[in-house]
Amino acid sequence: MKMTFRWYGDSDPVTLKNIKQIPGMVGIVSAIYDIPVGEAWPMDKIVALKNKVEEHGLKLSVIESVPVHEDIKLGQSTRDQYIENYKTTIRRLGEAGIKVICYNFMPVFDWTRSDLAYELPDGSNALIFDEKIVEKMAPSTGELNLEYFLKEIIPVAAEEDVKMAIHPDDPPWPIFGLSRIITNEDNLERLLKLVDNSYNGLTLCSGSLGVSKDSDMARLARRFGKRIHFSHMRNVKITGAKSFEEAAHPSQHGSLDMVEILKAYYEVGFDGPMRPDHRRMIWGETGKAGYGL
Ligand SMILES: [Mn+2]
Repeated sequence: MKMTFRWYGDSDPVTLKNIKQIPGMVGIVSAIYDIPVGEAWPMDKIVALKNKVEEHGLKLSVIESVPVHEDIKLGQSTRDQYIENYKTTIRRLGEAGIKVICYNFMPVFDWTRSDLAYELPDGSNALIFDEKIVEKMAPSTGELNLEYFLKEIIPVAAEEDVKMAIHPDDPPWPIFGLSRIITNEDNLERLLKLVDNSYNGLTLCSGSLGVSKDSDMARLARRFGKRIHFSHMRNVKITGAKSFEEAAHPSQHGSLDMVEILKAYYEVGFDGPMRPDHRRMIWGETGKAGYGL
């Protein structure tokens, strides 16, 4: 297991210099944040990010995330161009030597209305709720859209030796009426079978799946072993059926047996990157929410 840390780029109050001082830290998890979703990432920006990280004696271990355009998630007819751009980004990251990409397939968080700027006959815009659009985000359709996407991109990822690691939906239950498709052990199993290729893998996040009492994180780590390409370690304190607090990492502070989870990773020989997920802020620190030191 390689210890990594999320860094949000130059605007992150936690600097690469800070991160380098954490004992055992070898890698950085980052992304390029100023490219519109759906566009291919330019090679010069990828190389600049990588060089900056390496100048600090760290490795750019994981890109989290290369976002998936909404048209791909919704299966719109315009998706193919965005998928082509995604493939280009995979190829460029592979060429630059970055071998793990984390992504998710959650429909945008704040879609409480299906169209935020629908044009009315008089030319004005209004929020509308169209169940035909919401249906496109139903689990069955969502899974078909994910399958279409994976069938296109996984062969490219395999060719470039870039491991794709999907992050589970967070939290793992429907939110504001939007369905979720990656929420439990059965979903993960189905996802891996959609394209049964080792490059189609997981970001196993104890903080997302672990808030559901049905998810035994150590069991999931043992079960999916070689298909786990990236690990998020977070402890949570379950306070109700669908309520939780993010807790400090040691087991005694939350509901998860963190030692048992780490043991499971060790047993399956996991040697990929792991990062603490949603750090707390202490001593009056003012970092990015969830990403203090
Ligand atoms: Mn996570």
